Amino acid sequence: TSSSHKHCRLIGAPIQDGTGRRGCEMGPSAFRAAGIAEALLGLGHRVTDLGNVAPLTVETAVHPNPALKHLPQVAGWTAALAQAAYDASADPDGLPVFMGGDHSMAAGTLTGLARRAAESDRKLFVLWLDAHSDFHTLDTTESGNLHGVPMAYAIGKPGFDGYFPTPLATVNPRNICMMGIRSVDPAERVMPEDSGITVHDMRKIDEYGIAPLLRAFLQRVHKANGLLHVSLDVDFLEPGIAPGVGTTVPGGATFREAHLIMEMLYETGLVSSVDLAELNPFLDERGRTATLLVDLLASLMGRRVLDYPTRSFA
Ligand code: EXY
Ligand code: MN
Ligand code: MN
Ligand code: MN
Repeated sequence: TSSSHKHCRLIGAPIQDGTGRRGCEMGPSAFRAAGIAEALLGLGHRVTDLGNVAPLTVETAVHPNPALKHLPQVAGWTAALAQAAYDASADPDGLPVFMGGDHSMAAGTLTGLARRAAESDRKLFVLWLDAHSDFHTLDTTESGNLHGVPMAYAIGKPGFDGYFPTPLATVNPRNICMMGIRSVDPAERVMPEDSGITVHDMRKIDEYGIAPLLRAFLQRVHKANGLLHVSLDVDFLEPGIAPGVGTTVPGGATFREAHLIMEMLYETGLVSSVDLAELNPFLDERGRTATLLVDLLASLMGRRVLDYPTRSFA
């Protein structure tokens, strides 16, 4: 095996308390059924399935926002996933793959990875692929669905103290790039840019194309010798190709754009960890969204178009 081969550690994060609908709990099982381990093994990687993380029980104060749903449960998952992400990222030649689970999982994975990066004297960069910015605080969310807050938590925005676990490290917003954004609530608007996050919404992607925008960010990661975490929310994708998600938004990334991102990421060799978030197998059609996510991960890990298996869901 060459140095481009990684030790992939699969970690299930069957959390659904961050969404308004049930089903994400089955996400890790669907990734396994879709052959996630076999796809990585077939590319020459080493694979260890570490099983599923279990939530911790944490004490949380009662929050004045009455809309908040499952706050203590999501706080417990955040604590457990921060520890799991820290533990699973100890091996510099490894690649943890966190199989969600709704996107509130990223509150844990991002802060756990940030702690690891800080201890390793590396900068953590995050590529956030999502229709949403997930930049609400506990005070601003109106839906009360906590998959709408992980980005604000991970950069250390105030308002989480006493409700979520105090993060042992946070992500520098200047090292975050969001792509695919096309659904932002008024209370979340302009705040990501104000914090220093790079936001390439769909408008910008349509004008310039995915490749130059992504290349500029990857050059920054490369120059900084950074670690790169990719957080892929299923709703980043066009609903027609990825129906298995509870928060579809029209105008998403196409099959070709999504694969191009993954292939460019592979070619840089910079990716150090991955979230696969928001897959809802209860809403999927014959496993096609789970299968697409596994194919995208395979592209990220070195599958080339000429080796691509023919699949049809017609
Ligand atoms: N901004 C909306 C809300 O706060 O309810 C939708 C959030 C959806 C979050 C999904 C996971 O990306
Ligand atoms: Mn999201
Ligand atoms: Mn989303
Ligand atoms: Mn909202």
